[in-house]
Amino acid sequence: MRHALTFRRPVPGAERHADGWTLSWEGTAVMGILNVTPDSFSDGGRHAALDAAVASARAMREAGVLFVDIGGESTRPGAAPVPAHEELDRVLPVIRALSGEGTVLSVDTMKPEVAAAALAAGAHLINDVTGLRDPQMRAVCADAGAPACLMHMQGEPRTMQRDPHYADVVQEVHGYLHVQAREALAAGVPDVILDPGIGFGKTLDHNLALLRALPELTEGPHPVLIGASRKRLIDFIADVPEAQDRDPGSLALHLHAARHGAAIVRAHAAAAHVQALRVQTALNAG
Ligand code: HH2
Repeated sequence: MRHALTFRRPVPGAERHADGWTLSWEGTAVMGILNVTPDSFSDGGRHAALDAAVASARAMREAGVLFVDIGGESTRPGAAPVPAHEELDRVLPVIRALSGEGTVLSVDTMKPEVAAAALAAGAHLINDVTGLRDPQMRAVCADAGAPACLMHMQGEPRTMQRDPHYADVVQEVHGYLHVQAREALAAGVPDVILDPGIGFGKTLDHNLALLRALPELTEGPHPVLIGASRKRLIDFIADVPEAQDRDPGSLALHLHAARHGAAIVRAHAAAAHVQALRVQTALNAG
């Protein structure tokens, strides 16, 4: 299955047409996760951390990822907010170092001022875990001609896992995404990706229901992203307490997502995902 995303600014690998640039790809693309959060700055200083982040993004590109998602603020359950200037200090040097190298750069942020500066520095796409709820975020993306990934989250990161509840999780999440997509497009955002937000204000049952209902979401006109990489649901299912040990479970969830039409999977173990998806594609081609 072919997927496409429209931009109103030049993007590596995209085709130019009268209304802008369209990036298209066959099957499920990988979005590699590049976190530039404090731990990565704690030893070796900022220079070493920047070099390591840039090297990691280059390795992901060589492995075959289509997008690299740069994040300067953790959105894990219980995470404390980071001021905009600190987030910018973390992400801007990485964007500047990578822009022009041929990777599509996504920036994971909830703040309009961070999104605006990131796009001005050469990022191409905004990944907003609050689904462009903030009208200023919609205006920033529209002005820069950048599409956005709209994610569903119940509550906010600090408290979202306390007591998530829904009357009908699938209907509520899909309904929310369609409303946010309409609002974003009406505000002039060139295109959107939809993401049900695995682990964001959801119990294991909610996450599984959303993953099982993927065929409904992927039937619609917008590309769908799934981000299950190293998340707690894998611990609940398979008893894997340490996040860094959860890549096999992440792959299983993402291969399921790919089989059911996900256009993008967001992953830490980016090269392993590219490899597994290529094998699955070869099997399906027969
Ligand atoms: N999950 C995280 C962050 N950003 N963006 C999208 N679109 N979908 C997701 O599922 C998603 C996301 C997870 O939180 P974080 O604390 O940033 O951890 P990591 O980036 O290491 O996954």
